[in-house]
Amino acid sequence: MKRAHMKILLSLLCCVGVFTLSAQSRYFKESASWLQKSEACKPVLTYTEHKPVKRVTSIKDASAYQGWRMRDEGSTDLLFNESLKKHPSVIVDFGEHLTGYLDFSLKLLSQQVSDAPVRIKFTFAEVPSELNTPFDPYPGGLSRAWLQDEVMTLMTVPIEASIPRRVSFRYLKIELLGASSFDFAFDKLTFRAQTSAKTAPLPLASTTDPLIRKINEVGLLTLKECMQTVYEDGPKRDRRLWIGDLYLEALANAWSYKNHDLTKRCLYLLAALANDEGLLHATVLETPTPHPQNGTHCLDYSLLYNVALLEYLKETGDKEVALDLWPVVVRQIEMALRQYSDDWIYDMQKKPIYWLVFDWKDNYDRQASMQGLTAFSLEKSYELAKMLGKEKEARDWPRIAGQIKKAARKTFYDQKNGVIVSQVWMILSETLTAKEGAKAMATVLSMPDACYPGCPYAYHYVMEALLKCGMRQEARSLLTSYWGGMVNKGADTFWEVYDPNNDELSPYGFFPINSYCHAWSCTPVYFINKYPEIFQR
Ligand code: RAM
Repeated sequence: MKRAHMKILLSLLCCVGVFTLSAQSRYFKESASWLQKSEACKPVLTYTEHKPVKRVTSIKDASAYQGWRMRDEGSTDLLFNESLKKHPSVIVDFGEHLTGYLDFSLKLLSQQVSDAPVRIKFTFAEVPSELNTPFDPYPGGLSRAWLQDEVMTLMTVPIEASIPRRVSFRYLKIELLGASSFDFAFDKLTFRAQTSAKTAPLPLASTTDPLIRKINEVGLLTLKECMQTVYEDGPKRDRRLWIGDLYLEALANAWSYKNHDLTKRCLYLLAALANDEGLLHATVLETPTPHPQNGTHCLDYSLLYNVALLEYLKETGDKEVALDLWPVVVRQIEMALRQYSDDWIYDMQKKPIYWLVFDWKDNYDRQASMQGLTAFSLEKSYELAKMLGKEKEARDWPRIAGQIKKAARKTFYDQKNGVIVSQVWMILSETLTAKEGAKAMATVLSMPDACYPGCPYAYHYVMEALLKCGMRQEARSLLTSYWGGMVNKGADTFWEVYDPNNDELSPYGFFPINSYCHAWSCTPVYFINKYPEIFQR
């Protein structure tokens, strides 16, 4: 190699090195090796080829989800046999939600030669409304570029092409935007779908109610689509690893695909990319090289990381990973406890002020939830300590958890009426006894104007709380009414946001940018399979 080339190569390598180093946490000296361990269990994706199964048209229907449904128009033959100029706007249905890449080719239909480029717009949609709501002028809060419309200009026909961008969809609208005098049609239109979910999940008992069976199927597909080289939050958007999503995906994975290496990869990746104080970033990205979304910390998510590690250990018995990552657990607890006042109340004003997720509802009380979640995480982290022989390091945690719970009862519990603020987290942390919890849940469920959750993530914890206080029938009804509600509205995969009373709810100011295949919504898989006595008979 010439010297000049060598120099360029070396400086490029240095840049990559510096970038990688700066992304890794300087707090944990093991972070470089954690990153390597994470890369070592990066899953190999499997690919399957799919063709559109039918043609459909959008029908405006006030009774359909978001006002639109698809009408079956039969075979897709005309795309392959007739001039596209005769059918300048066609929608095809691939029959299921897919994530991956579109490949196509165009052919001439006559003896003519192509004398000009053709221009085609492809719009990919997870739900019908994405094809029927104008994207521009774009009113949303997140990048317009997440919306999946791609224009391709093809300089000649015949031609083979692929859309470079990875997409997630079920419906594809094809619009001809520019053509010359010659006639052409598709020769090929196929989709390369990818996932890292491999193992076939176990079948449900034959006694399972058909709606619950369907909910399980939709949950499995949701999870499968989100299982890529990390647990993604949504394969359409944001396509990255978030701690809260990882925790719930790993729970569902343990009861279905059992790809524990993916969980291990994500736990190491998050740990390696903690900030320089050892606090985890709530979200990290894999490309161009693994890096965190700098400055994005959700303290509730950090505490859930500890619980995710405990669950991983219980599921796999893999002490090596748990011991490796133990310092991360300790640090998340230390960082969270810093935010407490002397009388053990989570101080919302204490700097730095953290983003707390919990739910997509604005009027949701995050302070009381944080109080409950901290106690919950302290106790789960102590359980982990015991499994790892680290009780000494964690000896104060049970006492602190007790103090946090005591303070919570004093501040947030209305003993007379038997209700408490953020009761889900008060139940999960055992701030309330099972009996008190059941009373509080029953009271709130019967209050028509109680603040109800805004997304499946929050509903997951409501389900856990109901089960914890023995309210099995209520848990079953919630599963069938909430997740079943999505199924009854036509969901192929579970949505990021679902309010039965508002189909157009969006935390981002524009519902087409919501993710309609979202990790944190897949947990019926976990409930249905973990509790067969409740959900499979
Ligand atoms: C959204 C993501 C993800 C969630 C975070 C807090 O943007 O889609 O699911 O964990 O926010």
